[in-house]
Order: sequence, then C-alpha cells, then structure tokens
Amino acid sequence: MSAEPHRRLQELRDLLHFHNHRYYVLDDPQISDAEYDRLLRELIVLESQHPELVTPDSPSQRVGGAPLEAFAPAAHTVPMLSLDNALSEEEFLAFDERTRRNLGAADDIDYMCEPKLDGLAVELVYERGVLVQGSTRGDGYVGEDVTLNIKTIKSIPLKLLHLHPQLLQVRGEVILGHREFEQLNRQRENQGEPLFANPRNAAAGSLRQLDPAVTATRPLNMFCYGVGGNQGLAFKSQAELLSLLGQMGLRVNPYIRTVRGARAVLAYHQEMAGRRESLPYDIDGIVVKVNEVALQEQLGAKTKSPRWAIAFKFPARQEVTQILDITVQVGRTGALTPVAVMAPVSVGGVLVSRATLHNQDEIDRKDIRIGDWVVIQRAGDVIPEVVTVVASRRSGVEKPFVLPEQCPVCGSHTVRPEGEAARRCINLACPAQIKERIYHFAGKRAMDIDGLGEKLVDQLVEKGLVKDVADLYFLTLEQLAALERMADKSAQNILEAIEASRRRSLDRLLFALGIRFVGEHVARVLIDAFHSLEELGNASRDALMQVHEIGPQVAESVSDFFTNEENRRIIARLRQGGVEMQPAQQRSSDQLQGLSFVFTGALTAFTREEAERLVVSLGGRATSSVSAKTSYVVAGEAAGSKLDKARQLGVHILTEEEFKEMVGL
Ligand code: D41
Repeated sequence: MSAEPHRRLQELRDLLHFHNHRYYVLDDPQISDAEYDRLLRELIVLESQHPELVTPDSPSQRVGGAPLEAFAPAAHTVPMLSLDNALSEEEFLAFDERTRRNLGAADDIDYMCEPKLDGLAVELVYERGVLVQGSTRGDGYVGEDVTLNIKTIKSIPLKLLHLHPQLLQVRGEVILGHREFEQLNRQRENQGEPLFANPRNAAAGSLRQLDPAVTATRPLNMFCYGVGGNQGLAFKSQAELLSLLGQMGLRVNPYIRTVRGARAVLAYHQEMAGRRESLPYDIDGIVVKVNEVALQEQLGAKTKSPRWAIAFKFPARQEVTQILDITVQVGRTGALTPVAVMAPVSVGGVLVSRATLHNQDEIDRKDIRIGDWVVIQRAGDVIPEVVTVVASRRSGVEKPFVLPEQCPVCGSHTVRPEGEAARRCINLACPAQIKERIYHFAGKRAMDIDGLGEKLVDQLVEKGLVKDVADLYFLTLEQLAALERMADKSAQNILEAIEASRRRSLDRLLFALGIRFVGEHVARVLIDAFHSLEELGNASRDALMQVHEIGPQVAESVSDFFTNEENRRIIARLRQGGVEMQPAQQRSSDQLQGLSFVFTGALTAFTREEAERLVVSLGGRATSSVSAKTSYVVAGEAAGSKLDKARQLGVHILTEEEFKEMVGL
C-alpha cells in the first residue's frame, strides 16, 4: 500500500486541477460539485495521513480558482476564508462536540443559523459609508475587481444609511433568482446563445461581464452575512452584526435565526430543507456560526476556514452520469414521454437511473443523444431531469433520438397537434391509458356509473375483463361476483348502474369518451350541431370549425379521434352493448334538415343562442362564421362584417321577420 497513496495523490491533484480550470476559468464543468467535493475531500484526508506528500501546488493549498485575466486583481486585506462542510447530522454533531470541547463549554452553544445561498461570494468595501470597491472572492486572498458590475446591482447601496464607519468590508453572496434565471435562459435561447446550466453559473457569468451594461440587464441580488476589515463598527455577536448590516441598508436574508444547542440546529436544518423547493432562489444547505464574537475569537481559525462556523449541506441534487438508452413511456393521458435510462448514480442519497426528457422539443433544445454524459438533477420528490449535456465529453458515437410515430404500447399511430409539445396516442383501447379512460368514462359528470370506483376498475383491467370502455357493457354477473371483495349484491348493483348508464344523453357519452379538449360544454355544442356520433365522426375539420365556439384545436382533436379505426370500432361496440345513441334533444321536426344558418347583428324576438337552438331543434345547423356553404345569414340590427361577407359570397340573406316566417313563427 506504501507506493499507492503517492500515485493516488498525484492522480487527485491532476484531476482537481483539471476540473478547477473547467469550472472557474471556462465556466463549463464536467463533473458535479458533489463529485468535485468528494475528490477534494479524498485528497485532504489522504494528505493528512501523509503530510510528507503534500506539494505546494496541491489544490488543498488553496480553495477557489485562479482569477480570470480580464479583471484587475483585487486583494482582500483580510482573507475571505471558506467554510468546512458537514454532509450529515453526524458530521454536524461532531462539529458541535468539537466546538464545545474547544470552549470548555458544558452547556448548549448559541448558534446563528443562516440559509447557505448558492451564489458567488463577493466583498464590498465601504469607506466612510461610500461603496468604493466590489470584488469576487477568487482564491480568498485575491479576487477580481468587479466594482462597476457590482454597482449595477440594485439591492447594493452605493452609500450606507445611518452608520458610516471609517472602513467596512462587507461579505455576502450574489445570487440570481429562479424566475430571473429562467427568463434569462429563455432570452438566450431566442437569441441562439448557449444556456446557463444553473442560477449560480448565471450569476457568476453575469457578474464577470466585461461590459457593465450587460450586467445591468441581469437582475442580480445580494444577501450579506459577514465583515472582513472593519474600523468603526462594534458588535458582540453575529446576530448583532446582521442587524447592523440591515440597518445600514444592506440586504440580509430573512430566514436567519439564532438558536440554542445542536438539537435546535438540526430542527432548523430540516425546516430549511423543507422550505428549499419553495424559495425563489437556490440554497444548498445552512451555515451555522457560533453567535458570540468573544467565543469566535476564542475558537480562532485554521489556515482556510474558521473553527466557529460550518456549512451544513443538504444532500446534493445534481450529479453527472451517462445516458445508456432512451425509452418512451405512454402516460395515462396518452402523452408519449421520452425517458433517459442512465448509469445508476446516487443523487442526494437516492439511487437514480431514469430521468424524464419531457418531449422532443426539449431533447432538441438540449441536444441530448444516447451515450451522452449529462448533468441530472432531482428537485424534491419530482422525477429527475437532465439539466444539460456535458458537450466536452462527447466522443462522436452518440446517437440522436427521435420520438417514434407509433405508440410503443399499442402500436397505434400517434398525433402531435399543432402548437403542442407532446406527441399523443389517442387510441381508446391503449393499455397504457385504459384505467384512466375508464375512471373518466364512469365519472359522475360522464356516464355516472355508480360504484365503479378506482379499485374495481383496477381489478377489471388487471383481470383482463375490460380492455376498453365498451367491454363494460358486456360484463356478466358471474364475472363481477368472482372479483375480490365483491358480494353478489354489490355485483348486482354494479350491473344495474351500468344498465342505467346506457341511457345517458349523447353529449355525456361524447364527453365520457375523453377526447382531448372536449369538455362538457364543448360536447354539448358538438352534439347540438351534429346530432349524432356518426355525423360528428364524418364531419371534416372545416365543417367542425364552422360551428360556433369550435376552434382549430378542438376540430383537429375530434377529427383525429374519429380517424382512428380502433376508436370507431369501440363506438360500434358501445352501440352493440346497448348504449343508446339517440340525440339527447329530440328534434321537433326535420324542417331545416341540411340547412345551415349564421346569425348576425341584434335580434329582437330572441337571443342569438335561442335562435341557434331553434335551428338545431328543427334539424338545421347553426354556425358562427359565414362560408360559401352557409345556407342563410339572418341579419338583425347593426349587422356588420358577416353580412358583408354573405353579400360577397352570394349567400341568401334573411331579415329576422323572414326567418320567423320560415320557421313558422
Ligand atoms: O450563504 C452563504 N453562502 C454563506 C457563505 C453564509 N451565509 N455565510 C458565510 N460565512 C462565511 C464566514 C463564516 C467565513 C464569514 C459564507 C462564507 N463564509 C463563504 N462563502 C464562500 C466562502 C465562504
């Protein structure tokens, strides 16, 4: 083992130098922060076991990255120390133990707890209350002079309120909120510029713009949490310091809290972890600081970090892994979702091997290919997703992916309606959707089949008794009674409920079919206009769009639905199964059969809706726009463009009186 640490140390140093450069200089990391931290920790542990092997150029000898060339260097007169990490409760409790031992304190310690903002550490220098310099942290000793950029950040006062100490070096974190980050990326996408992988990178990129005018367009923000050089500001605790910073007009995070003892810190940690998802900016843990300045001084600092503070992190949510394959899932509503199958990786303590790619546009936008190395993230309990491709790790054998036109579950032809992100399977009998379709079909506002709840539907589908909604009407008492937890009486009740549903109105049946965009109201409008499912199914898109209130979206969806052979077959079987398909509203006559009407202008004897209903009840059709196929335009008072159009097209024009006469009123 003696030659091994030497080799491993060299390897770790090389790796860390490489990734450091990618991260800080190129802004294009190849590995996750967590992975980087692991390497750095391994290095530090190994070096502590073999101090004779520490080299002056070891990444452990500094924290942070080399400043970019473009900005003038800015030295920090008091070094900006970094923070040790605690990655678990045990590690935090060890910190608390150590701290109390070092202080000789038996009692609980007062701690200041702060959210750990995931941004960019900066220093602001105020001389007699006036902002004279802003710089990035850099390696802690020398950063970049970004004064002009800092001055564009609205929440940073150019002059302090109330107190004007001789000198005050304020430290804090510059961040970009989620909403602002997304907006920035949308804008970059529109302009064909590369996207930022996360808000932190976006904040760093924005602050290190050579042109302050560009920085000024980025809604950066800063929360302050400490001071470096200080002549003239007295405080006895971190709590007092933060309060003073607030009074001076600097922004301090509202979630800071002083607590007593390690237990209370654990509770705060948990509370903030729960709040993490709903905060408008990224935090990656909490920072815990011994509150009393006197105790801080007693504890002192190591070379790179104070002994009185620690970053108590949340589990990492981003990792890097490789996409081995892309499969397609069909959701309960028929949406086809591409899913990346990845080499398993632990993200925040959960083993992850799949991530949603959402849809084809998303794949194209991120240019995700099979074989790619990708940054994935898990946010809360939601399905992991791919944040970005690590383009520099491409070898050239990666394969682009295109969503299939056929449903991978039932083989039916899928559709992608215009303007929609998702490709969908619209087959009523698609096994991937069948349960959801049956729940909907049996629902109160649809066919209202009492007693056909989720559990029963699950059983019917799983036992293979029901493969589509029409099968419900062929179920027998024996089949139902044989199901688990089903008494003969209940089976009888279900059969009766199914029987009752055979007489639901046609618009309810149409709604029950679950055609996309056909809700209860649209179903009624369609049945009023077309009377039967046959007529509706035979209507062209144009004919559908002639109906008042029916737009291109509904027309396309309905037309697609009835074009599907399987769907037509199921409707035929519903009829065989005894489902009545008479128009709900019996026509009083067929007097206007084959004629279509458009009403325009103000009528006196009825509202437009009443007139339209009258036409429908007499077997005619009422539509909203005039075409060459319109039989009559009925023009009331102040009729406008529709009347003009009727004249142009040579459509018959009736006055309200003439219309009344025609229908015998
Ligand atoms: O929110 C933060 N990221 C944060 C960072 C914070 N709330 N407090 C911090 N306190 C310190 C000490 C205790 C050293 C003054 C810090 C940092 N340091 C820090 N940020 C980046 C390096 C160090």
